[in-house]
Amino acid sequence: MSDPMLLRTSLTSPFGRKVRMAAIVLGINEQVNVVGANPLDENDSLRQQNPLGKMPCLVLPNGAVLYDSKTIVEYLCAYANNSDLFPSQPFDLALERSRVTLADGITDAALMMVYEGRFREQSQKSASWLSHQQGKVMRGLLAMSKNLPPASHPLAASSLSLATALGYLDWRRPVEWRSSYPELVKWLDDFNQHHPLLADTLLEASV
Ligand SMILES: N[C@@H](CCC(=O)N[C@@H](CS)C(=O)NCC(=O)O)C(=O)O
Repeated sequence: MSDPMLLRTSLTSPFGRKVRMAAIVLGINEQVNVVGANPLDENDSLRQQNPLGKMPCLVLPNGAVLYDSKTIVEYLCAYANNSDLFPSQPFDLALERSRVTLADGITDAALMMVYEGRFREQSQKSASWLSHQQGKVMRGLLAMSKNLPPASHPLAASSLSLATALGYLDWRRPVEWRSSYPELVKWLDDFNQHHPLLADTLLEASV
């Protein structure tokens, strides 16, 4: 049995969760060992592994380090010899990558809103910055709701990204999205019902 890959991430990281879900879907969960990371700790080796100090990053047995989450998911698909999550035809592949970028961008903007609350003093908080980020979240959700990826089998890479974004919005609540996007509420219910193991990755984060 080959050495495991090390996934540097906290259990609370949404992008780390996306990669953990991908490893489960691809059937290689046992070969990906999660090793906790703290981007705020200057002594954490995360900053040597990814100079940007962001998680997740994937440390391979040969010492190579991969980031960000998009690159890691694509690498894991190739590693698992799985062609379900990304189409092979170049145009379809580019479209799917764009959908992943859109859904991940919702999570990115939601993170910016959460960080604003976490890292800035009350007097420094910017309502216009928050509203700028909120616009990205809401427009992203609207676009995804009009072009939903599969919620059951076989999943697409953008399904994992959308489940990540919605799970993060539900958990940290930077915006209220459920009343505006009933199609997405239903989509997330279907996803969680069909993939209880993937849904559980969110529960791990909240304990
Ligand atoms: N585009 C990156 C985003 C990664 C990211 O923003 N990770 C957050 C945690 S979920 C982080 O490490 N934040 C700490 C920082 O930005 O310093 C990806 O897809 O992996």
